Amino acid sequence: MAKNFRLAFEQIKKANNILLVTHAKPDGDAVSSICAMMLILEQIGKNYTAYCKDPAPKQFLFLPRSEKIITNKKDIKFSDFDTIISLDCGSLSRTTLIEEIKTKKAYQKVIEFDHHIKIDNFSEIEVRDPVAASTTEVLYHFIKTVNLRFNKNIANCILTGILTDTANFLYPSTSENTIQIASDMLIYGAKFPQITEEAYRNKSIGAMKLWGKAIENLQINPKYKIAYTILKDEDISTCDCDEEELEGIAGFMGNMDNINALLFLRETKNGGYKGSMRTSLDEIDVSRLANKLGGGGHKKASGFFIDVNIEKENNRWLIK
Ligand SMILES: [Mn+2]
Repeated sequence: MAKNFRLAFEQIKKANNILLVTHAKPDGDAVSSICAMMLILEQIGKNYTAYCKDPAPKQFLFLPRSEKIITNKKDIKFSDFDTIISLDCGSLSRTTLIEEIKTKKAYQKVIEFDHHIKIDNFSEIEVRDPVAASTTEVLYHFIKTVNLRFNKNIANCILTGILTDTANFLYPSTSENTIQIASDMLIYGAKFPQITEEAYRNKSIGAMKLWGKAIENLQINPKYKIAYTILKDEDISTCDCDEEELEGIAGFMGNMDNINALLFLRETKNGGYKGSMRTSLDEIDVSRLANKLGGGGHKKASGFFIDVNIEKENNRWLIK
């Protein structure tokens, strides 16, 4: 790992113009890691542009530099960049720069910082630690290894990534290392109460009612002891809330006792379902099912998309 940190830093120091990218529909760790990297590049005086297909959810706009994220691909000229840094993406497709990266020129190098399980190979320098609780945890070790400096802004980003990707230290991905890093970030001035206030206490009454609907629809498959629930598009569109406010439902329901795993399916506006899976058991790896369905993620938390119709008949959900 230390070797890859140094290789990544060598490439960054050589770079003249850097493109940062994080995954579409960015979560807390995605926004935090791209913001932390912007701050790192400013520290060493590098030109950069930060791109994400979708804007940062409003609860993460308190993060320093989040306002600099560009969401229109037309505003960037890929050939201008000699170095591309992918953060928290998990796979090439999640960068949303598939064609650009596949057809990149010899002078263009991709560096990947990630904590997802490896799916495909698209970078020259891969800084991947699937044991890390967040991509910002990986960045913490990067900063230490290459002797960069922490400051209050970087500390806020690193702590936000950790808190959001572990649901405030709830998920088993939280290691003693994670807590040590979080504590370190507080010493550097990260604002723990502000982060939890901004990132969590932001649900509208519409969102709470929708969460209620998801809980009401819960069923258990007795054979596999998998709890599952479904939200139809009409449930989501008739409740007065942002799609972002759906984040966290799967994690919350995953707290159920006596189940092997939880599956949360929600219909998207254009049809098909987005599936999120959670487990708290060590012997279960939900990413294996997600990978089979073309998705990805971690052993404890993963997701996928399936293009099917699901209807309720006689109190049972059937795939049509
Ligand atoms: Mn992450």
